[in-house]
Amino acid sequence: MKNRFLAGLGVGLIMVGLTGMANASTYQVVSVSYSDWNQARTAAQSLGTGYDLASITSQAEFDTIATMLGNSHSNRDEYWIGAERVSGSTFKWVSGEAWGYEKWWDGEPNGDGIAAAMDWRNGWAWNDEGSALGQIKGYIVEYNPKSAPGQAPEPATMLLFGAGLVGLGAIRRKKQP
Ligand SMILES: [Ca+2]
Ligand SMILES: [Ca+2]
Repeated sequence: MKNRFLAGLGVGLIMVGLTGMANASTYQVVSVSYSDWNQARTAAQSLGTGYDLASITSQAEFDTIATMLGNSHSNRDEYWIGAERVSGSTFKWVSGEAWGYEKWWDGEPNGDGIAAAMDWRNGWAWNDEGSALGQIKGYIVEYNPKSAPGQAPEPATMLLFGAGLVGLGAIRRKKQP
């Protein structure tokens, strides 16, 4: 019974791990010769279902993108992300995810433009930006499989993980006097 439980739990954890990978976003840095945010967004979405400008909702996601961008940049090089101004200092993610995590440079957002970009100042953080500036070097694409129905094998995973939890319950009952 215990071995069967451990095997079931192991399979469950492996499947959860695989699902985590399958559900993980992937990113691309695209260089452009224009500076318009809407044009960049249209280009990102044209890659297919699940593709859009990056919605950066955690420090881990920010770190992943900052690492991809690297540090071989000129001061104020900027890359559009999917942070669209609602009004004033209020922004929303193009993915529709809740706005919570923020990584603005000091003094930003200061009211420029309609969207925000990753902005290099010997480090990366966000800056709201106008769309006609030479600093715009490109944009960050995020492929989010959760936005592409049929890509994520979640139901099968939950079933297997559930079987492991059932095994855990059985062992706990057995140990009771
Ligand atoms: Ca994201
Ligand atoms: Ca700004």
